Amino acid sequence: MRNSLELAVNALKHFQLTGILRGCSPYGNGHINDTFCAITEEESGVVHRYILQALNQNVFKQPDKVMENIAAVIEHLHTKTDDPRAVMSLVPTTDGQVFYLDETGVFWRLYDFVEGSLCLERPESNEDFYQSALAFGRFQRDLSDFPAEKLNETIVNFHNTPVRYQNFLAAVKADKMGRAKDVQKEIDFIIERAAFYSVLMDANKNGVLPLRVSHNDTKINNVLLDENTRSALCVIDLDTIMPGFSVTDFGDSIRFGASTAAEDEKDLDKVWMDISLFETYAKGFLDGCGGSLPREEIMLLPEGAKMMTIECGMRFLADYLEGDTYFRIHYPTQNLDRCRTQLKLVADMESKWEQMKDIVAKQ
Ligand code: ADP
Ligand code: GN1
Ligand code: MG
Repeated sequence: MRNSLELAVNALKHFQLTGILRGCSPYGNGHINDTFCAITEEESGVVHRYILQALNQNVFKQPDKVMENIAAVIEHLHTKTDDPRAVMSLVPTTDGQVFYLDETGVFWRLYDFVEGSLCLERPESNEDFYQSALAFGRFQRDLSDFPAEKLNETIVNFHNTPVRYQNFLAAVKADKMGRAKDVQKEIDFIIERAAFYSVLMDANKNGVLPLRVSHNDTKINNVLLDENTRSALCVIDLDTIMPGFSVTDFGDSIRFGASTAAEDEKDLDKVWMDISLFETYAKGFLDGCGGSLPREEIMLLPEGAKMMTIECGMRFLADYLEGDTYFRIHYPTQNLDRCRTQLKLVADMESKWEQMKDIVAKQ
């Protein structure tokens, strides 16, 4: 946690809370922001919960632009549903802003806690995964009439894999921590696949893969399910909403949710891509999109899955080589472990490539 509880409690004083603050504690498993859950109580005894977050300014260099994107997207999404739990709601500051900048330079924002919801690190059934796919597909559908050019590109080249690859090569060359000698196998694996990295950017240049409003961080833990019905409720973690590709939104979900193990599993024998989860997600995502994706775009879904997985692998390894300055770690080799699971998943996808292609062809 980069920002203390004391700073969080101070920040809360500057938002329009309902009731008296009763508690605030660290919350969730995100790799990037600092998240807290705050509880208030009205005189009548009614309790409210909130999600308070300090934006990671190492990652988001222009937090005000991030908040501009989020506020605009949330406003748009609220016009598509009457259900207050289906879209996050920002709580304004006492002077009506969408964020509070504290004396130490930290940007804070506050959301209503979506009550009665479930946030999963892994799908517990194919149906859970189907529901998360539906949520991200609907998100794509509901933003299809949002003017993408209005969005700020808050992290430039976020899912531009050729650029990520160049950054990775630079990290290998610099070898700041002297760690490269111990991870040569992983470095070679990434270099051997260099020809693949421009596939999606090329498809975009050739007019096959249009830029759309995309979420860009579609892990299952960025969706809330209804606690009772376990049906799709709400997409969260809107920081990386930018113009991007449908297939990378699809792919990031596969990389994380269709894996049979945790992102940092050490025993690689436990890690592979579950093809039935791949099929389930493809169906849910396309059901959610509501027929809006052309066939030639759908046919690139497997490339999206492999691209997001290898890209994440190189990002984790680059961060390990650079001394773990980007992704939050809980033990020294966690980013290396994370990288290894991604590379194992890529190898497994390659062995299942024809099946993946057949599955999307029949959707
Ligand atoms: P990070 O970018 O660090 O992943 P998230 O925005 O995903 O941060 O939030 C971290 C966790 O907080 C989520 O995984 C989820 O459990 C919880 N969370 C976030 N927003 C809400 C919300 N509005 N209601 C309920 N839980 C939430
Ligand atoms: C980060 O914020 P979080 O934990 O949902 C990262 C994603 C990575 C992911 C790997 C802004 O997501 O790009 O895919 O970790 N977010 C950012 O788990 O870099
Ligand atoms: Mg998250």
